[in-house]
Amino acid sequence: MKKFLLANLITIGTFAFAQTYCTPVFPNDCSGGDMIDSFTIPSAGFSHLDTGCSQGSYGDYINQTINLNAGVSYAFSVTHEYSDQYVRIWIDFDNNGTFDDAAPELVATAASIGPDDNSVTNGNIAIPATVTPGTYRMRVGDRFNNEPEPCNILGYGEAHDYTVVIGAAPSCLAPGNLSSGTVTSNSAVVSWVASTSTVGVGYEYYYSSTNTAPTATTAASGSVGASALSAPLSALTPATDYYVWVRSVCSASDKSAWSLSTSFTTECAVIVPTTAYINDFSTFPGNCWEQASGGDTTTGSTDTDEWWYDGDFLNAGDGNNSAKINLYYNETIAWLKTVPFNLSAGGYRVKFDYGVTEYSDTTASAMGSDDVVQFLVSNDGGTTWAVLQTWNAANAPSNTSTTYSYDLTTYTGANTVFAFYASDGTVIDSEDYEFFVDNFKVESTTLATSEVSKAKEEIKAYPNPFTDVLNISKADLVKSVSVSDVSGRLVKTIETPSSALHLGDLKQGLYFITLNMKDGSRQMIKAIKK
Ligand SMILES: [Ca+2]
Ligand SMILES: [Ca+2]
Ligand SMILES: [Ca+2]
Ligand SMILES: [Ca+2]
Repeated sequence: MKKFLLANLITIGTFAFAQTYCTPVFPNDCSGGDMIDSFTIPSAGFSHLDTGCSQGSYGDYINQTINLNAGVSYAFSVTHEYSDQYVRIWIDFDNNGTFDDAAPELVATAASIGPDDNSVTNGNIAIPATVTPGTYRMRVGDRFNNEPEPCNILGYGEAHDYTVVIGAAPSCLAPGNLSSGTVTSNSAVVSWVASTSTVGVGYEYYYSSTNTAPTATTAASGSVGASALSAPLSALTPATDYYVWVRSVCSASDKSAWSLSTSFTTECAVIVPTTAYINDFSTFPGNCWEQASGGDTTTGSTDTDEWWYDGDFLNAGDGNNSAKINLYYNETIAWLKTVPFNLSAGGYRVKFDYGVTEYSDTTASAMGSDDVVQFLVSNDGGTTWAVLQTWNAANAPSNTSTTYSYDLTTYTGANTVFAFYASDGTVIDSEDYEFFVDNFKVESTTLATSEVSKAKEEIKAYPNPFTDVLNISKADLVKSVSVSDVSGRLVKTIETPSSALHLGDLKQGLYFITLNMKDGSRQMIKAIKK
């Protein structure tokens, strides 16, 4: 949608209706999506859905009544069909026909989040406890890129007017100013400011990983006594968003409405690699892995741009996903950080496969003159870093898979994080290449024995090159075979194969034979059809 401004000055007149309120004007109107579409106040049971763009950008809905109470705060939501909206809500508490653009008549200010097709403004309407119960006019204003005014005259947007009936303050008011802190991977503490009512029994709290407010009949998750202004939450799920509400229990028969919510996200769980931890990047970047940018190995990362991406390891076209970074642009400083590990039991090592190819190709590439990729470790959760390995122009990886292995004898931190740091330096080099990482593992060094026995089960394929039949050893260990061409296209799948794979119908060329083993592992063989 094209935005433009009209320079016309709109003159506002007083209308000869029963009310004397100004009619807000949005000269660029709301037909492009700068509208109040649905307006809801769930805890007041008010819902005005799918109103679209009003004629003249003003919706006179004073025949609709919203019932609110003095001393209560209400969460509201407005949906739009264009981004960057600003919403303000006023109530003419002194019934003088004018909305003051300041408290107490300005009861809500909020801005939208989300893209055009999912643009929503979430905010809170606070009704002061001092408001005299009665019937008042409410105005909801919405404007693109600027805060609307009660008697708006410029821009894109829409306003709705409603009738609001304010009831007396309840005898038991909710606590205020909820906040959360001390967040770990499985716990948090929620705090609040005491209710202004006399709280005889205590407070109840409710938490959920879904942002749906509880109702009066929703069972509380827990409770604390009247003198407590915080509650510990435990047994939470790592790396999860939580929403919390609290209400006052003034007496056994008198509970407040639920408060406005607070939210937090639990930390990622620290992994104890008792059984080997592996990230094969089949999901990128992997659960609780993080990207970052900027800075260096002394300062740590300084920004949150994401330069690493995923694709076939060494661009082999075999569907084996990996993490990779393209070093070509001299501003690139990219971090890929692992999930945190607790290595305090000792006896671990870290391993991964790596390699370098030309950008979007399988051929080898040099690294630029001042380019560097480093493998880092932090024993304080990612605050300070030590370099374990450096690759650069003098030490560039090949375009075949190489396995890196480092014995973590001296690293036994309870919050150890690893990172891949890639920098293109300041020199603009002609090299345009990708650095790949796959099969990142943290494992006990005592697994070595079983690995050796596993290695004995390596499948051999012969003859290679082959003409019609490719024979595989130990076919009884293989569940299925998939054959891909060099472009990564799957050309054949063989379930429960015998030792002779009949591939006479393939054209000449290089193929990737993936053996899906019955134990869940995979082996890959390159074979050439003559
Ligand atoms: Ca509307
Ligand atoms: Ca007023
Ligand atoms: Ca992989
Ligand atoms: Ca460079």
